[in-house]
Amino acid sequence: MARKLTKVPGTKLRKNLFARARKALVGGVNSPVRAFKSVGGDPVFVEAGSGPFLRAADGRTFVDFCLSWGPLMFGHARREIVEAAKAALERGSTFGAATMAEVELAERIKDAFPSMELVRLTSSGTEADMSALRAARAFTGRDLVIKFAGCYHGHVDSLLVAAGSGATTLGVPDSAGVPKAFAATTVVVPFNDLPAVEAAFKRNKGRVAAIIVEPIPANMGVVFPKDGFLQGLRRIATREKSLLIFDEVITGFRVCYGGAQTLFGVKPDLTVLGKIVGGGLPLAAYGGRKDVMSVVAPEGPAYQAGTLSGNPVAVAAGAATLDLLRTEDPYARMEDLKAYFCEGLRRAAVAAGVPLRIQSFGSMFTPFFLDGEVTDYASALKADKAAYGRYFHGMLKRGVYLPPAQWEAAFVSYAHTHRELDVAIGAAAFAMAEAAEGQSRRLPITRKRSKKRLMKSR
Ligand code: HOZ
Repeated sequence: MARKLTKVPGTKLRKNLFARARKALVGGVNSPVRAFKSVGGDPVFVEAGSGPFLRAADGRTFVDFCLSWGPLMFGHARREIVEAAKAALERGSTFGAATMAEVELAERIKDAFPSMELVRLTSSGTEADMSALRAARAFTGRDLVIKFAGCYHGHVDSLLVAAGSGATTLGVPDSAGVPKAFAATTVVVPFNDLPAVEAAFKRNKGRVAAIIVEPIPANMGVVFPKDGFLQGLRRIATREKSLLIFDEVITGFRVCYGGAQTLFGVKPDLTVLGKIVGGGLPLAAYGGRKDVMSVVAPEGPAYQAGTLSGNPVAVAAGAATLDLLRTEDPYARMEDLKAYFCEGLRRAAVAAGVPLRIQSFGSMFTPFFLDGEVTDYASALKADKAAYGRYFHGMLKRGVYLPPAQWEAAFVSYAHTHRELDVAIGAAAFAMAEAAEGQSRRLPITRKRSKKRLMKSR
């Protein structure tokens, strides 16, 4: 695929694609956020990807910062990953039987995440989250789970309560169709609020099976855990004989090879992985303490299964990705690229006079259209979704594809170079000005204020 930006064609073809899609698929899509409902306009129908680029079915080419929501550390269609998947497919697409390749992938996971003494592979992050909760409930004999408002753990019934990601984007953080009795097993507390966690345990003494948390939330946009927060969760969970579950579907292998738990030095009882561990194919994992995981069938009575669990093609792509992460160690370069791009975005926002707070960790980042810090769901929700929509479309029409939603993380990959970042920064100069248009809170920026804002948003 030619690595150059092409001209934007007319909208007629795009409209036709969406109209046709809506006749066959609910909302025209297979996952709600990609329908562009919160940013408006018609979704992009993708035909192919190469490195940092996406090619749409209507002929447009984009620099991609959505990157399939996180799995693509090396960009699209990295040769070694494609070849590993192809070779596995030649040997057979699925066996529904044990393979040594899945054992080898589990061994790689255990090496990276020493807290995961035993591992189970699944096909999606949702499935892994759901199964981790079941294991926690089976092990503790308790029903309740503490989750944090704005964190997202897949579309598990009981966890679609104050859920971030698409559920927030579409205004359904408490999804319809979840039986009240299921929702009642979830106790929601604000992120970064240890006293609220303590109070939740006090109210529900001896009934909480687990605390589940994204250690660095990315599904309400990127939010940092305050100093001592994750350590505090560990302390409370241990004291209360509850389990601590880290949902590292986004942060695992992303913020460093061993995930957020390695960076923060906090050992969860169970960990959920997804996205990168499958190299862009449908694969996820959960695992943790041997005594806890031993409740899972066939070792124990907590049932969980799947014909495609440990699928050989996905396992091959995952293993190739983890091997590349080991040999190429892309983390420092990706963080530099992210910093360069975010600095460009910040300057564009300052020049346009649009309030912007960029929060980032490693190679993931979220530009929140607001003044001030985002520390939890309540502060994330203050972001100006309409301004994000204008920024999104300003970038899209200039050849840059972003997550089509304010409350998500964007990513850079190892395949991005300064050349693509400069193209995107050039687009941002216009897109930020368009975001500022119609913003009631638009403020005149003096030199002094701009500098202060730049420092503040670091
Ligand atoms: N759950 C994904 C974002 N965190 C969105 C998946 C999709 O719409 O493809």
